[in-house]
Amino acid sequence: MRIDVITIFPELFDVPLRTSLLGKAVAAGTLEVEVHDLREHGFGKHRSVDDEPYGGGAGMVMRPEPIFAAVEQVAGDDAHVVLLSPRGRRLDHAGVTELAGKEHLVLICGRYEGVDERVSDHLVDEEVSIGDYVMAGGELPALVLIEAVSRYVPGVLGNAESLGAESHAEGGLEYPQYTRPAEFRGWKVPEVLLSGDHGAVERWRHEEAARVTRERRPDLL
Ligand code: JFH
Repeated sequence: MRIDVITIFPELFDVPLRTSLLGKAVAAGTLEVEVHDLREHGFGKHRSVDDEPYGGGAGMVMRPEPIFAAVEQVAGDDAHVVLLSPRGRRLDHAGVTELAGKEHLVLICGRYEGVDERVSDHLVDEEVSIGDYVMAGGELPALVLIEAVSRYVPGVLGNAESLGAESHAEGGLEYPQYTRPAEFRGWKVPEVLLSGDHGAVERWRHEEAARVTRERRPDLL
């Protein structure tokens, strides 16, 4: 998969895209991510990309021309163009796997009070939100999207972290996990997990997953 990111803060992507699983996938070329500085299409000495809102109001709005120019430079007809926005479709597991099926994503990251509506109307295929709270811009939401989506791109996860192990938990919450030591400050790991009885372990995990889901997220059942 190829992902192009349009932003006035390309440096925000440096560390996340060089670290851990994402860093390995980008280094290996399994995931091609290119981050583009929107100011290369900005106006004047200060490469300005924003202006005052028509009709008045506090804050600034991003002008359409730099965003159209940046997207048209990287997007062919095959690209799926996404605007990160608090008004977008809220990202969930189904949305993540749907985006993971795209060959080419272009992610537009706004700042200030958002972007000129003509971007959403005439350039963007869909707006995506990472949740019902307001971030300072689209960059961290874009990183959330990239990290979530990349896990479903073939070849990104190693065997140890393969998604097969997740599939039975899909739709509900996960069962509790433990590692060494078997006893910590008097708190013991459930006996069944030390028993070596794989059938009993599977049944316990299934029941615990159902219990946790019922207690914390009954809306998922
Ligand atoms: C972004 C920002 C909108 C307008 C009343 C509440 C909000 C400030 C670009 C995504 C998610 C974002 C996100 C994505 C892109 C941008 C900041 C937006 C408003 C009116 C103010 C700029 C925020 N899921 N959360 N946040 N901002 N107000």
